[in-house]
Amino acid sequence: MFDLQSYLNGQKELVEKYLDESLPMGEPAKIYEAMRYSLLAGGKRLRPILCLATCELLDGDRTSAIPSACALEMIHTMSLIHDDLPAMDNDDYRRGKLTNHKVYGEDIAILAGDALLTYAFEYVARETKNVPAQRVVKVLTILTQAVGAQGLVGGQVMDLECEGKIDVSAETLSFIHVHKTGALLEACVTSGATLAGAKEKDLHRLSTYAKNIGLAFQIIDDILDVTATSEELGKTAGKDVTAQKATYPKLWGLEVSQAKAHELVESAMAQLDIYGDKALPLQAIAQFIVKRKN
Ligand code: GRG
Repeated sequence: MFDLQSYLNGQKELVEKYLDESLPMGEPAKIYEAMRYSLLAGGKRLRPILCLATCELLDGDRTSAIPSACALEMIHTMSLIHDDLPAMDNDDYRRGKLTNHKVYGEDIAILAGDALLTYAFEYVARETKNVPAQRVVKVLTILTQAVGAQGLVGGQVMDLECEGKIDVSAETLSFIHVHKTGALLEACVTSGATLAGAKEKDLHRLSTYAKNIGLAFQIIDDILDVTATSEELGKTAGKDVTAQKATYPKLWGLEVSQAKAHELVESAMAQLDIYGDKALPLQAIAQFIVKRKN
């Protein structure tokens, strides 16, 4: 039987090693320290694991996906650094440690985010080996689209605009999360698939899988903000209520939100039945998303 926990632990350990090697210290030491502080601060490493697992599902060469897997974690980490800044969510803790600006100051935290973002693209362009250049360009397009106004930035802006509003519609909430959380998770899957030379049909199936787990991930995130402790989350719990944010539990209640997350994961898993046992890692990751405690 497929053992999800040992699979995730093993993959996480490998990803930690790839990340450590991806960003050696340099000069000025302060910026490299700040970048490495957040990049190597832990976390579930779900995004790189998704990228590698998708590449392997389609029989791609795992090593060709390692630079993209690292880049996805660099982008995710930079978005967390900027999200935690006083001008955004103003948080003191992330991944159980002080936030980047609390340790290095706001100026360096902004620059560490900028440097991680730009380095992510450099790393993919420079280090991706043994795949046609066209695939690398496609991956860079996928990553840049997931980050900009069509992706993370767009979702974050809409989120900021809705803060404190009591009548946020289900459509607006969906827009926020499709862009803020879903776009990068989908990019993990489509970049891994692209590096493996995915056909249109595979890409379509895998994008649908990713969209479903992306939404399920956010619903669970909203639920955990209400039900988990700050210790469990490694960041301040209950922030959504304090900041008067629109969330799924607020819109649907906790029970319906749980049920919807489970439904989304079931249909994500069903998308991959066609791949047989090879899909077990991606199907198990989908299940982990609803079971997770942080
Ligand atoms: C991308 C240029 C650029 C700027 C950033 C601040 C911002 C724009 C966007 C916010 C993006 C954001 C923080 C989305 C939330 C996504 C989310 C649910 C994060 C938590 O992910 P986990 O649970 O965290 O995978 P770990 O720590 O496990 O990696």
